[in-house]
Parts: sequence; structure tokens; C-alpha cells
Amino acid sequence: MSMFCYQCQETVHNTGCTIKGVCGKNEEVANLLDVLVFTLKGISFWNTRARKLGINDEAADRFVIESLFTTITNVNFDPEVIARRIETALIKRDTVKKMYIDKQGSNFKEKLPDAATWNPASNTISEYLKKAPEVGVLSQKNEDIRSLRETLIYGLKGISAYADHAYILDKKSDEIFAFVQEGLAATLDDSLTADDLVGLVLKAGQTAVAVMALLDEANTSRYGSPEITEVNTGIKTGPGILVSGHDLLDLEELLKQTEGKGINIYTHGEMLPANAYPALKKYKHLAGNYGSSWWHQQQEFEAFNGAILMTTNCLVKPKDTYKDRLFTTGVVGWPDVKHIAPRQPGKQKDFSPVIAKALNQGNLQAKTGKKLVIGFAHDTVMNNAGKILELFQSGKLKRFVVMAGCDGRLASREYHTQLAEKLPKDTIILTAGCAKYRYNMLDLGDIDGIPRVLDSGQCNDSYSWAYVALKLKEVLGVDDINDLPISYNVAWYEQKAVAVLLALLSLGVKKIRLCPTAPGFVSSNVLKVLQDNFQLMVTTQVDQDIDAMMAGA
Ligand code: SF4
Ligand code: SF3
Repeated sequence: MSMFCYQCQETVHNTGCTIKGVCGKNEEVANLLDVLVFTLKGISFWNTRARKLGINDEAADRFVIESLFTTITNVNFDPEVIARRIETALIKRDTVKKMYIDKQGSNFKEKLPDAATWNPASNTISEYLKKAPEVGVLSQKNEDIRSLRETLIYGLKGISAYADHAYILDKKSDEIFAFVQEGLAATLDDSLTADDLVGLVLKAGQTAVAVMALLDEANTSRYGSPEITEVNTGIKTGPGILVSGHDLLDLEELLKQTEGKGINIYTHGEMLPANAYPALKKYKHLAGNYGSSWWHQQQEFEAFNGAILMTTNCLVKPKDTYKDRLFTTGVVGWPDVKHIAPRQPGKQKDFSPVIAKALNQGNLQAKTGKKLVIGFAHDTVMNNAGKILELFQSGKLKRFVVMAGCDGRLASREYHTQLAEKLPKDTIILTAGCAKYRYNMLDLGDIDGIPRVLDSGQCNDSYSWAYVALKLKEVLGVDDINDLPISYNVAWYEQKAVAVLLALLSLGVKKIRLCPTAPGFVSSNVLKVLQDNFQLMVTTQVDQDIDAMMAGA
């Protein structure tokens, strides 16, 4: 058996993980995930056709987005869970297929793609694995078509993660479901040219904007607009639970279930922005944020002596020192780590095992920490729009630098710390996602009371910066979004960042600098298209990039 995966920024030599994943994914899991994506293409093939007849299966819609989310970097490492998803996918595909054939008949003129009809000899991991070499990334021999198809699929993975978060909060969009499946089905169609695929990649960018807007609405309609909030980063005496990942409803239910029990709840990584939502910060035992971005979790989880709940990515191979106090839930999973079961209709998830573990662990040792100021999503920024415009007009503020995105292990990501330190004092950093942990503890000061780092939230809250750019364009009467005093210096790691990048491209944003590398899945020809049309660049030296950005280049 061997594997091939190049979907994230840490792929070996920026070309592909072939023996095991840097992320901890072994070849069995990597191959099963390839087969899962293949079966999702099969569902999408039939459901896209069914939709054209005015019928479709919403259960299949939800299943496709949740399963694509499962295949994102650092989400699920459990072969049994992935195998059961493949089995369910085949059942769902056949349900949709039957629905279509019942209405349209089965007189097909063209040859159906393998994904539309494949059935394993048995529903076992070994049978699924036999299929993997035929359906993995390298099964497409044309490098550019492979690159475009995979870019599309990774964008769809990011879109699906956000659509799933929105769905959990009762917001959904049929257009988004339909496009995810149209895109997946398109990767089965050998008649599509490179230009057709470029068109779909850009449409994925538009869909990424739409899904981030939907998730923004889902979050703010339930939890209110984020408010400027000082977040404690220390530890209080008393039992504690650390909650990581992106799922706000998991956090809310845990807060409800721990109320009055003397347990403090801390956020970690991408859960930090939860502290700024009025309907979450009202819980007195939401005690602050502990630790930093995902890849520090082995040290941070070990040192945090309470229970830990991982609600979504990024999960890193758990160490034995904390494995027994770690819990996963939702799409995230690791073999032998206790998993909190899905929510039943009309009920909350049952977090009692997490709560019992926290109480059993006893008091955490108190520790003081700095205060982080967060909560600068679009509403807060727009409420301060007058002041910000004044700063621009008076020359006290020269430029916004969007530094949103993901953090990662590579030493060269120190670039963003240095960039934050060296940017002229008349610039403001706009951030979102876990990339911020590279610089959010620095003292970068403020400009007339407006902090020099404005944190809008999770990676999906990059939407706020697109929103602010579009509003600024309107207010300043500028024709082209690229004439605004905004530079984009974006850090990427996993596939949600791919969706965010495609979103920016679809809005016409040019001269984006990507840190720390160009994606390994982008072939040299595809990269050239991106450079020619969008002047997409990779970051170089900090000083050189600052000079260029300040000159608008
Ligand atoms: Fe490698 Fe990234 Fe794929 Fe993991 S997700 S196997 S690190 S490319
Ligand atoms: Fe970070 Fe995984 Fe992407 Fe949501 S937690 S930004 S890397």
C-alpha cells in the first residue's frame, strides 16, 4: 500500500506525502479518505442530475458536506469511522440514483462514471482499500487537470466545513449544496477543459463568499454581533475544560451543562473568538483563552491538567499524557479517543463524560496571563468607520494589511511575527483564523485608540475583511477594490484557507501574498494563470514585502 496526499501546506517537499502524512495520517486513513471522496462524487453525480428534474435528497446534501468536512486536514484519523461513512455514502448514492431513475428512466446514452456505479465486493476496509489506487489524486495523469480538479475539491472541502457549521445552527442554502455537488460531479467529467475547470474554481470562490456570509448570519443571529472584549489568558483555580476547534454550539451546550458546577471553561485555538459573542460571554464560567494555535497542542494539552474537548480540526496525534482526558465530537476523531455522540433531534449533546473527567481531575493551578483584545468583526469595525476614515484622511493611518489565515509548524512562518513587528506604525493589521497567534501577544499599540491588530474571529470571519473592503470601496467611491489602501498577506495551511483564498480571488482582489509557500497542488501552469490574472505572489523577505506593500505593489 502507498498513499498520495498534497492537500495541505505541510505536504512533504511541497510535492506530496507518500509514506505517511506529516499531519499524522497513515496510509490506510489516507486511502480510505480518497475512497470516501470518490463515493461523494458518486452521490453528487446523481443528485446533480436529480436536482435538474426538481428533485433532490436533502439528507444526501447534508451527508456530502459533513463527509467532505471529515476529509479536511487534521479532522479524522479513525479508519473505522471513515469506512462507515463510505458504506453510508454508497447507500445514499443508490437512494438518489433510484430517485432519479424512477423519474427519468435508466436509458443512458453515455457511459456512466465509475463513481456512479461502483460497488465493493463487501463493505470492509480491505475491499475499500483495493479501490484506492484507482481513485486517488494521481489517478488523473494530466498534471494541470489534476491540479485544477484538486484545487476545486479543496475549495469545496472548505466551503463544506463552513456550510456544515451553518447547518448545525439551522442556516442552509440550497445553492451552496447544489454547487458543492456540481463541483464534485464535474471532477468526474473528462470532457471538461482546463478553462471549464478554471471557471468552476472561480465559482467556488463566489460560493465561498456566500457560505462565509451564511455562517456569519448563523453565528450572529444566534450569539449576537461580536463585541470588543478583553480575554484573560491565564488559569483560575478550580476544575477546568479546554474547548478547541470551531463549533460554537458545542461550546454553548457545554457552558449550559457546566453552569453552577464550579468548572471553568477555557477556549483554545480557533475557539478564542467565542469570548466576544454576547450570548456566550454572558456565562461567567467562560474563563478566557488558554494556549495558542493548533500545532502547539501536544505541549499545551499536556500542561493543561483538565478535560479537553476537540470540536473540529485541527487535531494532532494525542500524547499518552493527556489522551485519557481528551474527547472528540462532531466530525473529528482519533482511534481510542472517547467520542461524544451526535446530538439527537431537539436535544443537546451529552457532555457528562467530559464534565465528570474535569471534576475528577480536580483543581487546576492558577496562572496569570496577558489580556487579549478581540471582537473586531464587521459590525464593530463599521461602528468605528467614521473614526477610521478620519485616520486615513489625516494621514495617521496609511494602510490596512490583511494577515488572516492559518498557522502551521514551518519555521519560516516566523515571517508573520516579524512582519507584524516591522510594519510601520501607521498601518493596522486585520486578522482572522489561527494565523493571529504568531503576533497577537505582541504589544503593537494603537492609532488614536484603534488597536493595530483588529481580530475579526475564526478563519471564516475573514468574511468580515471582505465585507469591510467592499464597504470602504463604496464609501470612498473607488471603482476597483485593488485601489483601496489594503494589502493582503495571507497565511495558509488547510483547505478552509483554500476556500478563503478563492473567495478573495472571486472578489477580484489582486496582489495577494501567500505565506509561506505556493500550494503544492497548484501546477506550474495553473500558478502562471493565477500570477497572470491575479498577480498572486509568495512572500519573500519581510523588509522587501513591506516596502512593496506600502507602495501598493
Ligand atoms: Fe500530508 Fe497534509 Fe495530506 Fe496530511 S493532509 S497527508 S500533511 S498533505
Ligand atoms: Fe487553524 Fe486548523 Fe486553519 Fe480555522 S485550526 S484556521 S489551521
